[in-house]
Amino acid sequence: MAIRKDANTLSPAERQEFVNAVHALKQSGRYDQFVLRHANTPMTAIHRSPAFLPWHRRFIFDFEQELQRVSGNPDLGLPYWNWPSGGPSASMWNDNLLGGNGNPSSGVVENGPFRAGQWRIINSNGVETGPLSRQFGRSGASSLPTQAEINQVLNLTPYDSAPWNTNSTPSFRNQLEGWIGPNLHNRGHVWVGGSMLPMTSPNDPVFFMHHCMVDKLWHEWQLRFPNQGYLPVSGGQFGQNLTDPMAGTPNSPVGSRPIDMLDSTALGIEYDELMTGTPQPQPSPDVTVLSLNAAPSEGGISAPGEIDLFEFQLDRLTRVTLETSGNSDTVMILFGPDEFTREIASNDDGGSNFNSRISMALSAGTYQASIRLYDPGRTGDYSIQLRSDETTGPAPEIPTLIVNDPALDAEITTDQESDVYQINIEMTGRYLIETHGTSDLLLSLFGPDNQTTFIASDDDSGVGLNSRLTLELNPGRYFAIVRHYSTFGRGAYQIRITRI
Ligand SMILES: [Cu+2]
Repeated sequence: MAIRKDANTLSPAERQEFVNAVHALKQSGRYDQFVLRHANTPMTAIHRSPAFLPWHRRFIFDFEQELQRVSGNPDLGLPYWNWPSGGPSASMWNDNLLGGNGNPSSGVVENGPFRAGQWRIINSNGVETGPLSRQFGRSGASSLPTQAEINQVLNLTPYDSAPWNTNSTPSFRNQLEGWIGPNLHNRGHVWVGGSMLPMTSPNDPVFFMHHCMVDKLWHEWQLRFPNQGYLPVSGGQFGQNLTDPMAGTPNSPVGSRPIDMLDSTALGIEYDELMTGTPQPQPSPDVTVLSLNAAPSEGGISAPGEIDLFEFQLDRLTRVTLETSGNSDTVMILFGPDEFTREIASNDDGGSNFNSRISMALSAGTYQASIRLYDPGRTGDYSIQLRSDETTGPAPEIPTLIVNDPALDAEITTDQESDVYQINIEMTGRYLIETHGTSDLLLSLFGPDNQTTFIASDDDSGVGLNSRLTLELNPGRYFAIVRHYSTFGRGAYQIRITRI
C-alpha cells in the first residue's frame, strides 16, 4: 500500500526514486500528457467550481499510478507539500528533490533535478518553450498558508453552495481553492510563481505535491464531517453534479464522476499522518438500515449540506416504494444493487408535501438511498419508510418473454414504473433484446438464475430512442427490467427477444 508522505520527510533513497520516476515519465512523453490534460480542459470546468476537488483527486491519482508503473514500485506514494513547514528553506527544495527558487532576475531554476538543461517545459500546444521558472514570494503572495488558516478552513461546511463558483459561500471548496477566506490552494501556485502560474502549471513537479496537499485536506475534511457529501447532487452546470462525468477525465480505471472520487480509502490512498482534530478513517460510512414494511425511521439533516445514507436488502425481485414524510423538502437518490456508485433513480417531489418518493421494481440485492434537503442551506427532520407494494396477496406473476415470439405490447403507465420480464434461455447463443415504439426507454438485464447480478443496460442503441442489447447468453433464467428514461415519463412500447 502506497503511503503519501510529507515531502520534507522523504529519505535520500525515496527522493532519488521519486526524481527518477518523474524523469522517466518525462522521457516517455507521459509527463507532458498530464500537462496538456490540465491545460486543455476548460478552466471553469475544473477550477472555480465544485468539481475542482474531485477532478484534481483523479488527476494526481492517475499521476501516482504512472509513477508506480514506471518505477516498478507499487508502494511509491506521491509526496505532499505541507505548506506551513514548506517555506524556501524546507528540505523538499533541496537539490536531491525539487531544487529551489529560480534565478533572482530571470526566475530560471538553476539547481536540482529540474534545472535548466535537465528539464524543459511545454506550452498548451505541447511545444517546448524553455526552462522551468520559480519566483518564490514575488508574484503577489509573500507567505504560505499557516496551520491556523488551514484549521479554519477545515472546519467549514457545507462542501459547496450556489452559485457554485468563486462567489460561493459558505463553501469549504471555495475557501480551500482560495477565492475567499485565507486563500490556500491559489496562494501556493502564486507563491511559487513562474511556471506554476498558468494552466500549464503541472510543468513544475511541485504541482503534484501541492495538489496532494489540497487533496489531503479534502480527505481530512471528509473524515471530520462524515455526513457532509459532495454538492451539487443536481442542478449545477453539466460536469459539476455528483454523477456527471467530469471534463477531460478518462472513465477507467476508477470512473470519471465526482461520486467515483469521494472515498480516498477505497481508492487505496493513505497518508503518513493526519492533522490534530481529524479522526482516523472508519471502515464504513454511517448508514441506517431499513427493513421492508417496518415502521418509518426518523431521519434529520442537522447541519446544512448533510446527506443521510440508508441501506436495505431485497432477497427477491420486489416492487417497493421508498418515501419520506414530514415538512422537509427532501431529495432522494437510489443506488445499487450492490454497487453504491450506480445511480438507478432519483426523486425530488414525488411524495406528498414536497417529500420524495421512488416506486419501482428492484431485483434482489443491497441498495443504498441518500437523502438530502432540496435547499442545501437548510436543516430539518423527516421520516423514511420502505414498503413492499405487494403486501396484499402473492407476488405478481412475472411475464415471460419467449425467444423468437412476436413482440409483446406493454406500457409505462405511472411515474417511475419499471416493467420486469423473465427470459428462459435454453441454448447458448447470441440474443437480441430490443424495445420498439416512441418512448425513450432504459433496458437492463440481470442473471443468470438470480436477480442480483447486473449484466448490461442500454438506453438509446435501438431505433430512435429505443434500447437494444445484443449479448452472448448461456442457458439460464434472466430478468429484464424496462423503465422510462425520465422519472415521470410514460408511454407504450413493444419488447421482444430473438436469437441471432
Ligand atoms: Cu488545476
